[in-house]
Amino acid sequence: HAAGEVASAKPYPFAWRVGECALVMVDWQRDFCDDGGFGASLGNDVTSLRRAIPAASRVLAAARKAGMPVIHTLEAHAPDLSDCPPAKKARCPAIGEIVVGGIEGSRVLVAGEPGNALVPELAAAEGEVVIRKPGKGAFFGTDLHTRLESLGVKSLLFTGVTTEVCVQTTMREANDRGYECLLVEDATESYFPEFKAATLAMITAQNGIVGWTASAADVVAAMK
Ligand code: C5J
Repeated sequence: HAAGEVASAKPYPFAWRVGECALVMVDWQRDFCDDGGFGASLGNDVTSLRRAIPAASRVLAAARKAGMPVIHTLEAHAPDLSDCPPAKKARCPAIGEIVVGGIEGSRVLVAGEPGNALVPELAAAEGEVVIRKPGKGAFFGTDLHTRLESLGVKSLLFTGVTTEVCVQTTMREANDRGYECLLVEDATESYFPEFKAATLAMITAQNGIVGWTASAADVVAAMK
């Protein structure tokens, strides 16, 4: 019995079964969305990411109403950076540091710091899982796959930032573990519009080599 079907999804309709679909909210953390965070420290304009928050919020509300499991992820390192490979730190020197003009004196991409909190609009509700991940993908170094398996989840809906980095990496990891994945087009953003466009195109190319995409409005309608 198909509980949800998004007929308008690209490259062809996407459907999931009752109780077998979860929503994954990828890295909606202040580090990426607020001035002074990791994203800003790399010279990016964070206002582009905030554009996707309203659509992500509508998808989140609909998933909660439908009783769908919701999983939030955070790119978050241990305070001693023991889970941050030196190669990552070398290319992103701000990690673990307190940057000038940063978020409330917080250390960049470190668990428990103010900048590592979810943006208030998309905060986790009581009982929702928040996965801290040391990498770009949410399956590497986490118990996400085990959690999804224990819930009987086979299909995943995604919102999050940034489209071509943590969202796409997580979708590819999910694919390799057998999940069917749909990315909500207007509930994801990148600092680089051309990278977002290219990611949406490459996900759905070749008969959905990575998965499906669809608008928030159509996904929300399918959750009712
Ligand atoms: C990045 C992410 N862009 N969450 N992280 O470094 O996409």
